[in-house]
Formats: sequence, structure tokens, C-alpha cells
Amino acid sequence: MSTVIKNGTIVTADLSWKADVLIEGEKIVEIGDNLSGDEELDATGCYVMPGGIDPHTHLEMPFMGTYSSDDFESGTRAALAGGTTMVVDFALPSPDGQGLLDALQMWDNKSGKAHCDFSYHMAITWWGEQVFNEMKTVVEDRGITTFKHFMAYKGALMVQDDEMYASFQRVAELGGIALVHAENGDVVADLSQRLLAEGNTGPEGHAYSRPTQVEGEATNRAIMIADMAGVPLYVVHTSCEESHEAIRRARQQGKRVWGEPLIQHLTLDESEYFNKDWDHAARRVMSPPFRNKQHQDSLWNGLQAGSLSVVATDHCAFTTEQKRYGVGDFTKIPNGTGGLEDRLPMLWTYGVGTGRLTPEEFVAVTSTNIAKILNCYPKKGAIRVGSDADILVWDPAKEKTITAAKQESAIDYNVFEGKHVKGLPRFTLTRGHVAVYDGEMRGAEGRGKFVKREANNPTNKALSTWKELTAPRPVQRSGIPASGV
Ligand code: DUC
Ligand code: ZN
Ligand code: ZN
Ligand code: ZN
Repeated sequence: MSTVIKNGTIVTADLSWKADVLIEGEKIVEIGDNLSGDEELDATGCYVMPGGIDPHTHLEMPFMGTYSSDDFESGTRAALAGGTTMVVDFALPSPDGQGLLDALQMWDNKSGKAHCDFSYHMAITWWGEQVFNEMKTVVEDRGITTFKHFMAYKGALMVQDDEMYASFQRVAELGGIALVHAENGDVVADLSQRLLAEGNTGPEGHAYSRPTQVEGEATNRAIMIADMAGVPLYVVHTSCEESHEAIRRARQQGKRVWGEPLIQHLTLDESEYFNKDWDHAARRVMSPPFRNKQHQDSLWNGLQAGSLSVVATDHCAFTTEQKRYGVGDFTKIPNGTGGLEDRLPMLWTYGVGTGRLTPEEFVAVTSTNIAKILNCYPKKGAIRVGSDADILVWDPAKEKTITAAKQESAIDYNVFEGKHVKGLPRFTLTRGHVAVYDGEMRGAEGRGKFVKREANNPTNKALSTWKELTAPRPVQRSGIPASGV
């Protein structure tokens, strides 16, 4: 069975041109003029782009005494509705000593319901010989090459610097990439206790407890430790200038460091936490919190300049009922917001619609860049002969007002409620299957497949400036360097 997408303008990360796209089964087989197939999709007036890739989701994740409410079924359905055709979720071993392979088994049990393709990152939530050993299996047998480290969530997911340094070295050896949630967890814990003691128990306390300095400090620290370990570093949810500045500097120094702003941080600001309605504010509690306009400008500038590479969501959705676990104590509000369905329409409206991004840059930061970073390009992130037919036919004239009443996500509100967007999917194809047909969902529960990824050659992407400065040097007495050094 073949499908042809006719009369559209193909947009890739580097150029745009008018052509038809022919799909046989799950793959793109031809790009050219006047193609025909069994089924025709009319893309007149539309852009034909690689489907979105969201490299940062938490589906059905055990967290803060509950589970995030979108699972692989509703989460990937929401993804497709918004033009995203692949998600990368975090397999999270319990920090009380659960093995990495056991955690992967848990994630495999959940992900069978996925409507679109997916991959995992592996979280390192504790450190020991078992973790060290299993990391090799995770990379070589399971095709998972990205390892996330939480520098926050003290007493729970947080790892110490010695553990992070050891893990980074192991990731370097295996040709992987280290990921960090960069916030100084010790400072956050102390500020939180102080705020609570002073009677600041509401959701705004969450924002006060996580100033931009905690993110800037941790980002700088992670970059330096990654450099000493010789590992490439991907900084998730970069939300502020301090963190962006550290990433920018590292990149100018030739280090392999990438930053990932979220659509929420680009378009929503800290005033949300001062809303008089407790539910309104609590629904927007996530880490890092929303920032002020100057920080938002910094993130947009970074996308334009190329110092920030990817726009994601950190989709981690909790219902209002779950958010209310934190009434009287903001530290108990489950951290997380949704965004999977709205990332592309919001970025198009506020990025391309305002002239900040070109359509090609939009494709780069929503799909192609991350496919390259994660080593699944050009299977994903490309409109090319041989690529998976994960295709988004994007109608720049189609408009709507975002509302929870019409979303696919399983929660009862939407942080973008009331935002007007212009630019929406006409068709979304997941490996050749038309999952969104002129706005109508034709889901495919269980059709999603795991995407295996190859490790990098460790000397290829791990550009460390530090190793050259610390070549072996003569030692005169035990442990004491020769004089003159
Ligand atoms: N931040 C969130 O807001 N939720 C999930 C985990 C995280 O780091
Ligand atoms: Zn995080
Ligand atoms: Zn996250
Ligand atoms: Zn089908």
C-alpha cells in the first residue's frame, strides 16, 4: 500500500522546495514531481516536514508519591495530535538500589501501548558496581546511549558530584552522552525549608526556592565535570540566562555541550505563580520554574544564534487532584507540566509567526538537531528517501484556541489554556500510518516501536579541552608534583 503527499512544500532543516513525497509501507521511497500512489493526501498550502521529536517526556513515571498521569497511550496520542512522531522517555531506576535492567523491564511493560515510535534515556539515580556494569549492557544490547543525572531532588533522585564524575567517565568510555537536570539540590533544599519556616507555603514558594543561580551554578559545575570526564553533555530544560551563558561559553571553547529550552519556559513566565487561584499556580509548578521576560528573551536568542539546540517539553502531567497533595506545603506539589500536544503549534505561533525563527530553523529545533544528537538521523528527523515516513503535513493557516476540553492528554487542565495558535497539523504520519487525518485522530495503539541508537566513537564526539592540559608529569616524591609545575 502506497501513500503520496501531493502539492506541498517540503521543509527540512536546511532547505525548502516544492515536491511530492511517496511512501511505501513505513518508508519514504521517492521525492519528486507528479508522483502517484494508492492513497493521496493533499498538502496544498501546507509544509511537509519531518515529524516532531520530543526528547524529554515522563510518561507514567513514579514521582513524588504518585505517577504522572499521561501514560504511553494518552501521551503518544497527544504527541501525534500535535505533530510529534517520536518521544524519548526517561527510564528511572528507584534510587534505593533498583538495577538499570530492572527499570528497563518496567518501562518496556508500560511502552507497549505507544501510538508512535519512542526511545529511552537511562537515569542514573544511585551509584555502585551493579550500575557501572549494567551501563555497558544498556548501551551495547539495548541501544540506549544517553544517561541522565539529577543534580536536584535531594534525598531522592539526586546524585553527588563524586557519583556524577564516576558515571560521566563511564558514559565517556561507552561512547554515550551525559544528560543533566542542572539545579543545585542542596541549596534548593535549604531555601525550601527556610521559606516553609517563614510561612511561605504556597506555590510561589516553589519559584522562590529555585532562583536562576541554582541552575547557573549546577550547569557550570556539570560542564566542568563533563570536561574532566571527557564526555559530551546535554543540559535538559535550560531555563535561564545563567545556564545559557555557561552553555554558550562551553560551545565557543569547542566543547560538545547542548542546551534544551522547553516550550513552557519560552512562552510562560513567573507571573503564573502569583495568580490568586492556588490551583492555577500549582498546576504550573515544575522544575526549573518559569522565569521572567529577560530569561525568555535569552532562550529565544539562543535558538536564533544556535547556542541552544532543541525545544522539548519535559511532559510530566499531573491532575489538579494530584497537585493538591501540596496544599499547605509547596514542596509536596508534584513537579511537572504537560506540553506534548502544544509544543509545535506554540513554537510555530510564537517563533515562526513572530519572525524569530524560519520554518527551516523550526524543523531543526523540533526534530533534526535532536535526531542527530541522539544518533537516529536520518531514520528520524529527515525527509529523505529511505527515512521512516514520520511526516508532518503542517497547515500554517489553520487556527485554534488551546483548551483542555479538547486535548488528548489525560489531565483536566492545560497550562496554555486560552492561547490562540496559528499553524496546526493537517496530517501526521507515523511510519506511514496516517494518525491525524484532517484533524481527526486515527490512533494506532501499540504500533509504536522502540528506536535503538548507536554509541558514538568515544574520541569523535567527546572533545575535552582539559585532558590536554593534564598530560602525565614527573613526580619526585609520593604524590607531590615536580617543582615548577
Ligand atoms: N521536573 C519536573 O518539573 N518534572 C519532572 C522532573 C523534573 O525534573
Ligand atoms: Zn528535570
Ligand atoms: Zn524531566
Ligand atoms: Zn495505517
